[in-house]
Amino acid sequence: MQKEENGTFQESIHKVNYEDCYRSKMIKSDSLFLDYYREKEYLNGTWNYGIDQYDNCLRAKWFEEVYFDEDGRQYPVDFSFDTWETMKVPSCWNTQSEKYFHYEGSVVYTRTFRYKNNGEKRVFLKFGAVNYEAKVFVNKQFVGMHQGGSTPFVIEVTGILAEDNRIMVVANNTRKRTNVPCENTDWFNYGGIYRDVEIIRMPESFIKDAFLYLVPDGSYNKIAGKITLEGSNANSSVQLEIKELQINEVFEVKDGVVEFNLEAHPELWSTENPKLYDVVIRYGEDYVKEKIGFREVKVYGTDIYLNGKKILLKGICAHEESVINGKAVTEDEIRENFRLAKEMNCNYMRLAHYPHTEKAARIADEIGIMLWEEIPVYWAIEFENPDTYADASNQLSELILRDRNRASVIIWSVGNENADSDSRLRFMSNLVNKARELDSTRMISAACLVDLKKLCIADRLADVIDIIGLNEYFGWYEPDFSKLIKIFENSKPDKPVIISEFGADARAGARGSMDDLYTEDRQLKIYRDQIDTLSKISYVKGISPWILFDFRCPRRLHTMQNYYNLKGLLSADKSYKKPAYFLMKEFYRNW
Ligand code: GCB
Repeated sequence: MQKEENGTFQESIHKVNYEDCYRSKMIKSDSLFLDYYREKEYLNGTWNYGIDQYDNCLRAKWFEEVYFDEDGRQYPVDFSFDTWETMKVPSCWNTQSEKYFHYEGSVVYTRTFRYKNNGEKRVFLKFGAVNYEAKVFVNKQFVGMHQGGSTPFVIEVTGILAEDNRIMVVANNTRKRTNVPCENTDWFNYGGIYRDVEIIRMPESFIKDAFLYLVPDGSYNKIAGKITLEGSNANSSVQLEIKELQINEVFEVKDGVVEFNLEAHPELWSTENPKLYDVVIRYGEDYVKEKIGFREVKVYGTDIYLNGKKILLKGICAHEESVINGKAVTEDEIRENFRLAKEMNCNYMRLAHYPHTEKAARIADEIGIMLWEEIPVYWAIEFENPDTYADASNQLSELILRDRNRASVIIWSVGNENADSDSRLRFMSNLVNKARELDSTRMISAACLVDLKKLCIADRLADVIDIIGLNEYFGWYEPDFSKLIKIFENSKPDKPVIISEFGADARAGARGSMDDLYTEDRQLKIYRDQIDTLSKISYVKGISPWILFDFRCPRRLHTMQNYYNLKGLLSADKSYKKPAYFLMKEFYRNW
C-alpha cells in the first residue's frame, strides 16, 4: 500500500531527515522580552500527552490532524489527542508517572484553549523551559522550535490564534553527543514542559528590554542602562521612573535603542541589606515594572569586592531538583534551599550546572544571597562542532538576558570540568566574550580542573576568566591529600580562586570509621581536611562544596547509592542534616 518507489508516503513518514524542516524556525535568545511583571494568562494545568518514541507526530505531521499524501489520499490517523492520558503542566513526566520514570525521547503534549482578542495587536507564547528540545504547533501550524533545556523562549502567534485553539508541543529529552550538555552528565535527565507556559498580549510596539546597573567605577553614584524597543515605532520617547531615587527621566529613542547614564545615590544592595528599587518604564501604551538592586562587584588582584569591601564567598552548590517534583521545583522548595544555605551561614550559592528557574535569582535578590549562574557546558562537549557552539552561546545569551538585572547574580560561569584543548579554549573564550558583550558588570568564571601531573593550576582558560573556579576531590576521588597542598604551593594565580567543588559521598545516617566509604564519618573527615587546607590559602576567596542535598543520578549504581549522588550535606528530601553540614556552618561563622 505504501509507495516506496516514488517516495511520497515513505518520505514524509520515514524520512530520516524529517527534523530538517523544523530547524527552519529555530527560536533564539532574541525572542525574549521583559515580561515578568506583565499581565499574563497561563496555559498551565491539565494537558493530554502521548509517548511518541518513534517521532511519528513529527514524521507524519499529526499536528495537521489529518494526513493526505501527494495524490490526495487520506490515511487513518494514529492519534486520539483528547482521550490520551493527562498530565499536569508544568511538571517532569518522570515524576508524574512511574511508567515513564526512565523514559527518554519524544512526548507529545496537547491541550485546547480559548482566546478572545481584547484589542491587543500582538500575542506571544512563552515557555519557561522545556527539556531539551521543543517543537511547538498551534492550530495545525508549526510555529517554532527551541533547543536548550533550561532557558526560556517566546514565540509570536499573532494572527494564528482563533477563538478555539489547539496547542501541541513535542518535547524531546534525548541525550545527544552534540547537545549542551552532551549525553553523559552526573545528574538525572528529567523531561517535559517543566516551567510555566504563558500567553502574553502586547501592543504593536513595546518595551523589549531594559538593563539597569550601577556604574562599576567605585563612585556608587551613577546608574546606567539601555532600553530597547520592539515594533514599528522605534523612534519615540520612553520614560524611566525610580520614585524612591527621585528619578523621572524621559529619553529620546533612536532606532529602537537608548543608552543612559544618570546621577543617583542608591542604597546599595548587599547580603545584609538586599535593597531593591521599583523601576517603571513607560512607552506609548506600554509599561513594564521591575525590582532592581544596585551594587558593585569586582575583582582586584586576588580579592573580590562587593561595594568596595573585600568579601569571602561562603557558599554551597545546589542542583535544581526535589524528590517529589524533579526539576519542576516549587517556589517553597527554592525558598527552603536558600533558607538551609543561610542557616549554614552561607552568603553565596552556586546554581549548578544549568540555568535554574528565573524565580531563584529573584528570590535571592529579595533575601540577600549571592549567586553563581552557569550553562551546561559540562565535561566532553563537542568543542569542534559549530552547531554545539551556537547552542551553548544561545543558552548563555538567554540566561544573561533573563537575569542580568538581578543584583544577586555576581558570576556567569561558562563551563564545568572541560579538559584543556585548543578547541575547548576557543569555544569557551568565545563564550566569555559573548558574556562580556551582554554584560560588562559581572565576573566571568568556569569550574576548571587542577593539573594532576604537574600538580598546579595550569588550565589555559584561567587567563581568560576573572575568577578561577577549581573543582577538586582530594580525599575522595584523589585519596592523596598531600597533593592538594602541593598544588597550592606550586600555583601563584594573579586572580581570586573559588573552590567551586569538593566533597565526598555519605549515606544519610550511615556511621563507621573515617576509612569506611559512604559513611558520614568519612565525609566529615574529608571536609575537615579540606577546610583546614583551604582556609590557609591566601588567594582562595570562595568555597562552594558539592553539594547541598543528595540528588538523583543514573550513574550511581553502588547499592549504598541506589541511583543517588550522596555528596549532599542534607538527605535528598532535605529533612536530615549530615554532620558535615554542621562543620561547614561553624567554619563559615568564623571564616
Ligand atoms: C564533579 C562534577 C559534578 C559531580 C561531582 C561528583 O566534579 O562537577 O557534577 O556530581 O563531581 O560527585 O562526582
